[in-house]
Amino acid sequence: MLTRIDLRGSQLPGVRELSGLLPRAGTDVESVQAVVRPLLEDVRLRGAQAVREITARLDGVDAEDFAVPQAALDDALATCDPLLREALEEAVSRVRKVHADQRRTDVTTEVVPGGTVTERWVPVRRVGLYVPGGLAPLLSSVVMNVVPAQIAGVESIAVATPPQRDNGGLPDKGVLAACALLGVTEVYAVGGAQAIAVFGYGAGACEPVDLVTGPGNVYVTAAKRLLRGLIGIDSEAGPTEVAVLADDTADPVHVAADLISQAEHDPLAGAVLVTTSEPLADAVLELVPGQVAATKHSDRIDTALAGSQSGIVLVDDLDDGLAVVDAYAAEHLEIQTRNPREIALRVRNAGAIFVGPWAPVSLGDYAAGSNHVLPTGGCARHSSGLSVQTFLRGIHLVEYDEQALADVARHVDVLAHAEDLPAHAAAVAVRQK
Ligand code: HSO
Ligand code: ZN
Repeated sequence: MLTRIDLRGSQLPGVRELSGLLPRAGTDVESVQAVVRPLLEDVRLRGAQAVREITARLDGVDAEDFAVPQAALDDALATCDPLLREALEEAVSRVRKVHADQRRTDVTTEVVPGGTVTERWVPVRRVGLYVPGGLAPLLSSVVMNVVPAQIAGVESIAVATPPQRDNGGLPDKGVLAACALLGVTEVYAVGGAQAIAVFGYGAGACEPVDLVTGPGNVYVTAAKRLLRGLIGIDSEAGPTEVAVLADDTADPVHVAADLISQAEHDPLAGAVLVTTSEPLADAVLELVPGQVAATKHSDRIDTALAGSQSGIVLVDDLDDGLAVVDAYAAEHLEIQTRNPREIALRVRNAGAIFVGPWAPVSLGDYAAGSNHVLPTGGCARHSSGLSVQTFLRGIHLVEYDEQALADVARHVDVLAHAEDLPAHAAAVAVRQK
């Protein structure tokens, strides 16, 4: 249960050593590629028939067609618990508000008189959104993927999500209701790596997509990695993780509950407390077993908290704490300290930061308005979470008139010759009278 790592008393090690000391699961995407590669090939060569056979074998569902009929989508929404519908609508409206503000406008820069560069933001035409089934049907992930795509102006959106044996081979009803609520009409009851293959190559009624987004297990990630290039991908999602940076003002009951909440996702999920306060660490350690025992998925939570990817790190002060959380680069980071906003603004690496006692990570999972598809496994050092930007490409429009070209011609000439590319120079020279 939550190993202790004591970094107090001496100077904090450098980033490289520090990263090695911190708890984190390594998911081995490479090792499943041998299983995933032939499966992708099978879907590429045999299309819908391969999908049918793979789904029968892996999900225990044999359906002639993996396209979810519109009637099933309509029915899922019509029979959706009104409280769930209301909650979904509230989540959608908050996520829409935040993501609408991410829209970029095209910008034209006048470089010189007669010479401009315009950056045009153009949506990807067709995207495939993967919604995992697995341990929990993440209907909130439908919202987090679909809303930014719609705001970006993506014209064609398809969702793939695993079929459920106990729902007549259809995907989870909540997932279908969320799709229907958002006006998504193209949904496929196919999961895992085979879903990514369907998106990449097209199969049955599903045309190939340009970009795939959404989290998934290690097989989904391996498929995304193998098909990257043929299709764009958002990022490679690893197991979810939370780090909490806390001082002696943090409430141990809150801290324990938040660590447990992300551990609930997966036996491989990571939960890390970084604290300046030994009494807080002790209190959390004391509270966790009782809180875990009282919750439904205590088995997987126990495994996650006992795993080498979770732990409590003790530091001398918040400066060291900040260095530790930056080295860890958490998918979710909570700041439970005095002046939490001040501390949060000093963080360099995190997928999303939850500031102060009233913004638990599970608020962000559902209904803060922020996106919950975030970089895991330290990728927050270089990447950000899903956003409207994920679905746009910036295309430069270069417009120069004759005089503006003439004015810069000699510089192009010199640069081209410096690279020993005289034909580049000539393409400008032939235009000079
Ligand atoms: N914490 C997950 C998202 C999620 N939680 C969905 C509940 N449902 C990754 O950010
Ligand atoms: Zn969550």
